[in-house]
Order: sequence, then structure tokens, then C-alpha cells
Amino acid sequence: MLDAQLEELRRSTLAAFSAAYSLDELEEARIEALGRKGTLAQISKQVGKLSPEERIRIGKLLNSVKEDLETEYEAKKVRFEEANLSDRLSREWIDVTLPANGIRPGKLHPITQLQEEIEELFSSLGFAILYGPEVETEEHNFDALNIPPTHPARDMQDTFWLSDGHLLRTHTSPVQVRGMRQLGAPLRMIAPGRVFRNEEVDASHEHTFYQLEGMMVDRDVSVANLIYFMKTLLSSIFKRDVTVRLRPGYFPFVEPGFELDIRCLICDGAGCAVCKQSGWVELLPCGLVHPNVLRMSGIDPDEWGGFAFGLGLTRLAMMRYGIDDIRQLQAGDLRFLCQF
Ligand code: FA5
Repeated sequence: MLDAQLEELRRSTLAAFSAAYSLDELEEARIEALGRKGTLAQISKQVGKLSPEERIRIGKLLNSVKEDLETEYEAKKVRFEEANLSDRLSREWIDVTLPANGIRPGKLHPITQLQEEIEELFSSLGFAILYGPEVETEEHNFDALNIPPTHPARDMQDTFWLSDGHLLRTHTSPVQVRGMRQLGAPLRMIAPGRVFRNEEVDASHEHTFYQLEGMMVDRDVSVANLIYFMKTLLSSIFKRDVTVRLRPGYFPFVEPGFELDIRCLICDGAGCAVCKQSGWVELLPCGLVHPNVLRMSGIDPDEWGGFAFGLGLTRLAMMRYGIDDIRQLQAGDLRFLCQF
């Protein structure tokens, strides 16, 4: 009778294993047949009551049923685990033969590149590099540069005023004042930086742009020194002949004052939106430092003289790289910026 029970257990359990659709179902069938309180354990309890010969015979059968069921259980379990793994692999599939995305290294903005180049040039000529604040006092931006409150020159640079009486600097010239007050004479300095003007934006005018101020204070400084440094600067930047013109210019902080214009390199002087059809671009106003400016910064104008210039760095970048609209430089378009 136990033979029949064991054969039935083998048949029904193998059927249950084969019908199992998941590891859980397989495990359930195993426990029912082979678990501590399962059918096989119940049958084993009765073996002790049999005669010695029967015990041996049924014991062998019991072991063979147990072995068969365990073998089949293990085999099916492995199949489930493999299926599970291949399912995971298919979900997490990647093609390792595809080319990698690659690393796009950062680049310096063309204005920064140009600024660093000019900083290097002037450093090699013994000039200090100074950086002033973008939020300035009225005194540094105007008064100490010989531009008193009622002076019409204030209207030349439309100013962004802050509610506390400070302003966004309209030029880098206030750094001249800071340099003279801090370092005294003799002095050789440049001051690159961002400046702000409440201006109508067009192809050659931005409300936020870059200038690079330069100043030399020493004994016997003349216009010849000024022209030498301007020429050195331009030939180092353009590395070719560029046509320039020097004309009188008015700035209250220099006397005499000049405007150094460059023949427009976008249209080669033929006339375009950048040069406003004139063929020339204002680039480098300059002059000899006004005695009042030296005096207001604690330098005796009877002993010392100086020259100063205020390079339009953003315009210079346009000329250097042939950029025909100033707005492109601050639009943040990587396709444009990565060309430089
Ligand atoms: C000044 O700002 C004087 N501080 C320069 C100076 C310094 C003169 C020392 C004498 C001695 P100006 O306003 O012209 O000057 O500006 C200087 C340069 O900045 C111009 O030649 C031009 O190249 C550039 N620039 C002026 N306005 C703009 C603008 N809106 N957008 C872009 N570049 C500008």
C-alpha cells in the first residue's frame, strides 16, 4: 500500500513541478511533497511499522522517489533562475560596441581668450593687472575722473543707478583711480572688466560689454609713449597690418584726448552695420592723464605725468574674429562659441 502511495506522490509532484509557473509555485509543491511535514515525511513515519524485508524494499523506493523529486526540483529551479537572469539582461541591455558619447572639454570665451592674451603682453612690459568692483561709487566712476555732477560728459554714458546711490560702472576708468590711490606713482597698470550702460542694443552696441583700461604714470610721459604702446598692442593682437587713424577725442580725464579708430575688418572699410557704414570702428580712446585726475588721487602733476587708454575689448574681439553682430558674444549659443 505504501508503494502505491509513493508512486502516486512521485507522479503528482512531478506533475505539480511541471505545472509550476514561478519559483514560488515550485517551492510550494516541493514543501507539500518533501517538506518536514510533507507527504513523504508522513509516509516515512509508517516505514518503521513494516517487517524488516518490507522496510528495506519500501525504504529503497522511498529514497528513489525522494531523489527523483529533488533532482527534478533542482533542475526546474535552475531553469527559472536562468529565465529570470536573461529577462533582466534583456531589460538592461547595452551595446558595448557603440561609440562612446565622448567628453566635450570646456573652452574659454573668445573675449576671455583675448583678455588673457593682452594681460600676458602687458605683464611682460611690467604692467600690474588690477580688477575693480562692478558696483562702483559715483566718486570713483565720475568725480575723481574730473567729471563733476553738472558735467555734460555724464550724459555720454547712460548710467544704471542703484537705489542706494551706487551705480554699475560705466567704464573701467574708475580702476585707474583705485590703482593710483593704492599704488601711487610711478605706476603701470591694466584693468580688464565688465562695464554696463543703459544703451539701445544694436550690431555694435551692448548694454553689458568688456573694456580694458591701461595707465602709465611716470616722469616725462608723452604722446610718443602712448602711441608706442598702442602700436605694440595692436600688432600683437592682429599679427598683421591694420589701418588705424588717430583723431582728437574729448574725455574730461585726459588732455589732450584721442580716439584711435580701426579700419573695419568686417567690411574692409566698405561700410556695414558694425561700422555704421563709416568704414571705421571706435576702439581705443586714449590721452594724457589730466592733472586734476592725478591730483585727486594724491599724485603731484608737477612731478608726474601719464597716459591712459580704454580699449573696447568686446569690439576688439569682433574685429579679431570677424564677428558681425555683438549680440552673438553674449547669447550663450555653444554652436557659436565653440568655433573659437
Ligand atoms: C570710455 O569709456 C573711456 N573711459 C575710455 C578712456 C579711458 C578714454 C582712458 C581715455 C582714457 P568710450 O565711452 O568711448 O570711452 O568707450 C571706450 C570703448 O568702449 C569704445 O571705443 C568702444 O570700443 C567700446 N564701447 C563703448 N560703448 C560700447 C557699447 N555700448 N558696446 C560695446 N562696446 C562699447
